Amino acid sequence: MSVPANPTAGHGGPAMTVAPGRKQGLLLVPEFPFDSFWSFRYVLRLIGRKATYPPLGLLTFAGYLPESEWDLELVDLNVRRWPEAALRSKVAAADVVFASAMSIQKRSLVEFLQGAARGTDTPVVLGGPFASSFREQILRPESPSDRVLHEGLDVLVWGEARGAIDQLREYLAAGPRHESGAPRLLIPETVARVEPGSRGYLNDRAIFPPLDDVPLPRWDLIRVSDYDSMMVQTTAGCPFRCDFCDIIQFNGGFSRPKPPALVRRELEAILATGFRGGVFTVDDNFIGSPTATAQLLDEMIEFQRAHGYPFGFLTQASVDLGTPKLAHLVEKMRLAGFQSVFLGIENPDPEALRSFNKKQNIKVDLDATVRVLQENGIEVYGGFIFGSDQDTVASAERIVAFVKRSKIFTAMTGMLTPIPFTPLHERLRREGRLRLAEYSGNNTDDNVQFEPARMTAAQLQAGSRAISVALFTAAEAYRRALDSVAAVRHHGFNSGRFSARYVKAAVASIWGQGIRRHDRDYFRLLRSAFRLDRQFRRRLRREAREVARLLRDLAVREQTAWSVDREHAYRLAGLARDYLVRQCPEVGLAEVTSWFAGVRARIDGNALTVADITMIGQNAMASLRAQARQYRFPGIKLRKAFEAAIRGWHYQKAMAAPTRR
Ligand code: B12
Ligand code: SF4
Repeated sequence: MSVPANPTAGHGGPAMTVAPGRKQGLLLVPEFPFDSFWSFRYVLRLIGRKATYPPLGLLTFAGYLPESEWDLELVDLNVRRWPEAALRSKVAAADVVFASAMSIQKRSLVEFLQGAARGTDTPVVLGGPFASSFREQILRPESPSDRVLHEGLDVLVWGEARGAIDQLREYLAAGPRHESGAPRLLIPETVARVEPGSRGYLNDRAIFPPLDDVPLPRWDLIRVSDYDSMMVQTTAGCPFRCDFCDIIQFNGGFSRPKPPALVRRELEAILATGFRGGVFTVDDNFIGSPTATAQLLDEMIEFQRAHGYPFGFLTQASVDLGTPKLAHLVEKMRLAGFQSVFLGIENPDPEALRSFNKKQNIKVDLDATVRVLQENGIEVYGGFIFGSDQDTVASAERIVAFVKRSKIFTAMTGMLTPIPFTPLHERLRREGRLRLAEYSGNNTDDNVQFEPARMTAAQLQAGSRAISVALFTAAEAYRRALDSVAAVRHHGFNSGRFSARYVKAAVASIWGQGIRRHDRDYFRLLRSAFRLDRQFRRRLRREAREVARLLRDLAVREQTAWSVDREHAYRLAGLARDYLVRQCPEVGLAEVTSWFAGVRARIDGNALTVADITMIGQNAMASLRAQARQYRFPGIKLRKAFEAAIRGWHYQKAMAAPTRR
């Protein structure tokens, strides 16, 4: 599949043109609630976007439908809310609706089935994590909303599209119409047979096949400029066994990497849409297979170098990323332009972690892990869970203290939520501790869904609210934003571009967050970031002058050895290597890597040659100067401060949702 030259085609504008004999498919993305941590709905207008992320799962599924047979139109209700009648005529005109949802989109899906889809005879097929994990509720409904799903949906697809596509094609070939009986479930027999909570099939390679032939997502079905970031999947599955996790349940208990060449093609396809900016590597655990990740990162580095670093990557990884064993991956992530990584830290208390079976987090020093990444220029986002069987009211304070001292700004905190088919859910069910609250999957929603062990439900709810207040009021958010901006040592592997959209967002932020609210904390954040830029710029320029002097001395006195100590020599060699990677794409990555390894060995053996010294010195100087330019007004710290302030505005509002109720 190739990406068409016009990336704006087919974005839910005029109804699709019907060619005779072809099938019409309507791809539906239900709406995310306003008050959700990741929706960024409060600030999207400010940054000139309609939604945060495109529906990668649905676009990937679309890639399995032959273009020679199908006309597809995508309706993303996060981008545009359609009047019911207009949406109904789209549904009625289609042969089938393909919907994709997480549990958090359930309400919107229910509204769609009760509204626009009602009275049409178009069948509705649901895939994505909601269908996988909540299939039982839909097949045997107990609540009114589940009954709507039961009657409104025709097919539920468990897991990845690839496993179900043949059966789905067969079903669609017969020209089905909507029926209000129980939906049919497409699921591998083994998975359907096992006891809920069992994980016996997680390593079954027939159920979780390699990702070698996943089609490219159909980017032509969206208008790329509606979205803030793009997404790419490089692996699926995870080797760990956290008790609350449903991901491994439907994506497998081991890491399945895509071949690097396929990932490269996906990145090229995103680039061809004209998009530049943040790309979310949406893996369940980016480092689930470290050997494969290293190879993949080499490909990503080469891609970035070849195109002048068009993308800034964000991903999700397990906390072992910060251990010395995986330092080489952090180094490669830096060179590939990773800007941030989401870590499932969950809880600083080892006993709580043990109760989640999150053993990997107990083995590492969590504070040190966060620090290692920050020092390598990668901002850490953290996920935190309150409500383990070990937690008491005091645990809420410990979570807050950890977030503050580790300088994590994007802290997604929430209550423990048991998801069906997970060992956690089964244990709580056996112990009679499940409550009948609807699972929304939204961390800003504070319905208590189980009886906690060492607190009352009311205390759990109060503790959760206390965490939000302690971290997300305006003053706290801005203070933590500054801590984070100061802690993350900028690595310089970015495009260095500064778009007009960015300037507009900054102006709107100054007006809306600062001037209109007379918010001193907001201005303190910007002022301090401005000063940090100045300090860094001066420091880097001074260092560049020193290197120039060292080189001059060497030339003038015709010395054959350099008067710098070993640590300093390592630093300069590192700077030189960074410059070659970032600014000299004509020199192959393998060549740079082997030069750097040789130089390090010669530093260790005290055997640097004059050629080495000259090469190191000149490139280190250029590197320092290039870095210093990034701190020129509006410098990188100020830009990061604006970004954090804008994100913080959304968090303040979204995280305060329960207290507004
Ligand atoms: C990346 C990611 C995010 C990103 C981007 C989300 C987005 N807009 O797409 C961010 C960080 C924003 C995010 C946020 C949230 N997320 Co999230 N996220 C993921 C993650 C890690 C990967 C999703 C992904 O894109 N995978 C890659 C694509 C290619 O795979 P896929 O979507 O599964 O699609 C395949 C199949 O499902 C299937 N398929 C998908 N759709 C369809 C449709 C049809 C018709 C068919 C036949 C097949 C089909 O075919 C596809 C190709 O094989 C998943 C974990 C996971 N593996 O699902 C969690 C996950 C989906 N997220 C989850 C949650 C809870 C959330 C939040 C609610 C967290 C929160 N508390 O705020 C928010 C909600 C988002 C919002 N806007 O408010 C849960 C959902 C639980 C559930 N069972 O419903 C998951 C499963 C993780 C978890 N267990 O905690 N998330
Ligand atoms: S590390 Fe993350 S993806 Fe892996 S099992 Fe634990 S929660 Fe699931």
